[in-house]
Amino acid sequence: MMNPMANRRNVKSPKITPITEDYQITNTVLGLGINGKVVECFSKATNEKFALKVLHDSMKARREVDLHWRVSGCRHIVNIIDVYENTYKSVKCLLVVMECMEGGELFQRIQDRQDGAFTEREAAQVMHEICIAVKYLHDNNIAHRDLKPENLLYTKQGPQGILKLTDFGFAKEVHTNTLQTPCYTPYYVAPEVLGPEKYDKSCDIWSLGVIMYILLCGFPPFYSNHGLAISPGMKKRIRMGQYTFPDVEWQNVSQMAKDLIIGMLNVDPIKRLSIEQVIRNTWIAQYMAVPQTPLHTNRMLKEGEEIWPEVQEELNRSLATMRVDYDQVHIKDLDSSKNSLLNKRRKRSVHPTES
Ligand code: I85
Repeated sequence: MMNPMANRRNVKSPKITPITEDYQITNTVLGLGINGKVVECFSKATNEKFALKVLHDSMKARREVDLHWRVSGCRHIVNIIDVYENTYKSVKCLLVVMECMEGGELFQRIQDRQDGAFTEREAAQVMHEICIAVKYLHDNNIAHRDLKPENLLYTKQGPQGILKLTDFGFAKEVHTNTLQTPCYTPYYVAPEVLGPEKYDKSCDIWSLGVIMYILLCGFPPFYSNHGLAISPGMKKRIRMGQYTFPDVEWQNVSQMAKDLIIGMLNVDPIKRLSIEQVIRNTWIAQYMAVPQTPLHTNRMLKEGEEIWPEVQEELNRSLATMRVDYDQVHIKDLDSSKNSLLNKRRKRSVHPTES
């Protein structure tokens, strides 16, 4: 029998020395995540600035750090420099030192632009960069499940800045290689072990579709009319895939871009495009050939500036709903007669020698 852990990459462990030996921690808050706050800190050795995320130690925090650490080598994912496990005021904490992203959030940067309109080609380039991060994750069997504008940050201001993805607080390991792992006979693998994988990854593609839509026009495809908390109308529109490409903002946008969005915002997670298909799409793969059509994006982002926090809240709520819904999809799958593996198991279980 092969060692089931033989395939697993080494899981790095946090340092247990006090972080204050190596870093000067400041009170400057860079951001507030749901799981912890992010503050500025400085390396005592080099005086270089870093971002420090403070998490209460828990299984959830450990998973976040482990998954982020594994993919931190990607050019378009925020790098982890160091992780410490320290007790602070008798509370066990995980302290994650990351490169400091000084360029701010993606859409803030587009909104702040002074030099003319954001173009379709630039939108394609941004999408290409985000897709590299998502492909890296999906190739490593990780679904991010919280892809949203606030988690897309630039390394620095100006044209040299690199766009990177952060926050692995909802990331999930998806086990695609169960069938290839030689120590299990596929006939005996429970369907729930195989089932959820597809849906978790497709959650990221839906988010990519929403981000691409906003990049091309400056407002989201789904939003409630009043900015009220959870709108039943919006929920229904998301579930039914009811969105439009309003003429004023979309008439000059290429059909290729619209078709790609339609493929990513398919309500059926099984029919939705995979990251492979998205990254191979001509509009993304050959983004340098995309027309430099001026868009309404920066103007619309500026006009909607004061409701942007509400827009973000709504995206958060729909992501939360989707994470829960897709867990139910895989539970429903156990009942589904389309589940061929389960059918085999059912047939086998009526066989006298099997029971
Ligand atoms: N640098 N979601 C929104 C930030 N460097 N930020 C958030 N989860 C995280 C904050 C709340 C993302 O895991 C977050 C996480 C990590 C960071 C992070 C990582 C590295 C930064 C929650 C900045 C920054 C630094 C200097 C200047 C500026 C921003 O946020 C700005 F340009 F905005 F002025």
